[in-house]
Amino acid sequence: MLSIDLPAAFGFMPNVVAQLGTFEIPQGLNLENILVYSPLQHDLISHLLTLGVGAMAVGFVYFLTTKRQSAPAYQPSSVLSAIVMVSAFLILFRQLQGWQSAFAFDGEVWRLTDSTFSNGYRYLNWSIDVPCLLTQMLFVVNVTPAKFRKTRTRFVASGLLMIYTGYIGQYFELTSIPWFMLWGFISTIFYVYILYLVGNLIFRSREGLPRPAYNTMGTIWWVILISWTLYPLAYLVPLGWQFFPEWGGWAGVTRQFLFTVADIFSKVIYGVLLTSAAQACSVEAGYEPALQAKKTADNGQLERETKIPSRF
Ligand code: RET
Repeated sequence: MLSIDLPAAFGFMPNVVAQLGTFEIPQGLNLENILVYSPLQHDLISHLLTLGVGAMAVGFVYFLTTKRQSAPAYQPSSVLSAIVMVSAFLILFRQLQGWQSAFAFDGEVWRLTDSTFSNGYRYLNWSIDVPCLLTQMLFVVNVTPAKFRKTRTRFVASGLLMIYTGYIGQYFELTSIPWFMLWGFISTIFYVYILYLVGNLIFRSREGLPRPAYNTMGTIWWVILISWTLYPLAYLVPLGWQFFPEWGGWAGVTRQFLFTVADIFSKVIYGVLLTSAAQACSVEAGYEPALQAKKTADNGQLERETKIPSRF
């Protein structure tokens, strides 16, 4: 067990420190629980989690309403996005409730009550989302059925291994830096392998896609690369905090900010981009609902450009 001298850690907030004192950190506690938050910091985290919940709800409506604009071969991608939205909505709603019940306001700051806040729910939730997100891409790019099955198996296996090793690691974030880093490192090996698979898939299998879809797949690569990398950064926040304890409640805000931005980009924006690539492929294939949707969008564009209302 690692014992942290809270008076030293909170040197900049003496009144808070006086009440917390020094204590032994129990195994498995997340950093968020040992910090105290100003009303601003506590609100920011509540608002970020609420933003995440809202984004998933909006995404759910979007993926269901646009599903039929893609040819049937691409529709599983929208279904998988909708599944991700439901599961992410539920977990983020749970995180929000957990956040609100774990802390109480004492007139000056928010401090831990007799319950705790855990990021662990997120990791287990990724067991559903990561396999779905990776698999849905396979429905949009050009792959043979054999390559589809082979890549899906690799995606699911390496995705789960990345998540579960990270899940174990985050239990050590306050109590053992060596174990925390070791599990984080093992998880990163699987992460790099996933990026290699995704890069290979995108850059080898986008040949033959219509131009707009080809370009969108390139954007998708960057969205994945950047947004997925925010998760390991969020994992490392407790390490940064041990070096800069003055960070205080802002460390908690930073972590939830990273998670929220990562969630919105890796799930919602990614899904919207894949839908647009699927629609471009459906237009090229002459699929009537896709042609209709494109016509409507083009008319809207024309109308905005000329300011002359068109009749549909
Ligand atoms: C962990 C542990 C530390 C090392 C690495 C990690 C990577 C996590 C990733 C998560 C992606 C999650 C997604 C969820 C969508 O719902 C596990 C934090 C590399 C990349 C995309």
